[in-house]
Amino acid sequence: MTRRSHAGSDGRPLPTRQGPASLGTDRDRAVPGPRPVRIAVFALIALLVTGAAAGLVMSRLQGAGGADVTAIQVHASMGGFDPPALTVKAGETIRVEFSSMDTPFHSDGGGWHQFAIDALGIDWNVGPQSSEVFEMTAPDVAGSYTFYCDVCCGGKENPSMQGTLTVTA
Ligand SMILES: [Cu+2]
Repeated sequence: MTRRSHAGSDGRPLPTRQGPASLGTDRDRAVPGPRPVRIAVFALIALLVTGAAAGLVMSRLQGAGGADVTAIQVHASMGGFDPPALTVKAGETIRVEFSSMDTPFHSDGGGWHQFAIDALGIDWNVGPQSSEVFEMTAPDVAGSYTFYCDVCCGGKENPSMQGTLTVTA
């Protein structure tokens, strides 16, 4: 404000004043106005970068494919169960992420797999190339149970589509 009126009043050295003076007034005016805006923009960028970094770390922690790290991973394919044996403590409740690794183009079962234990009333089914987290509570007594898949490659008679759940005391 004062600069502008000055420039207007003594406008004698026009060539030297106009260039730098107008630049100066621009910068002077920029100080009270845009500075908070600039800080806000900087803060916003910092926040976004921090958020993106945190998101990246979180997704890394979750593992590839977004697998549930708190669940026991059981994969089923035409080749069988991986792993083919599970061990749980009697009375323990476990979470199992059961995944089918096969595509829907399998003529036998269409990529679906099953995890069934008749004696425990367990009958889990997953579609092609998908997974689901199931929960089971082991029986209170130690023992050994066969789990099987009956929706593909010969059904439960196929020895590769079977596994063993061991319940320890
Ligand atoms: Cu199967």
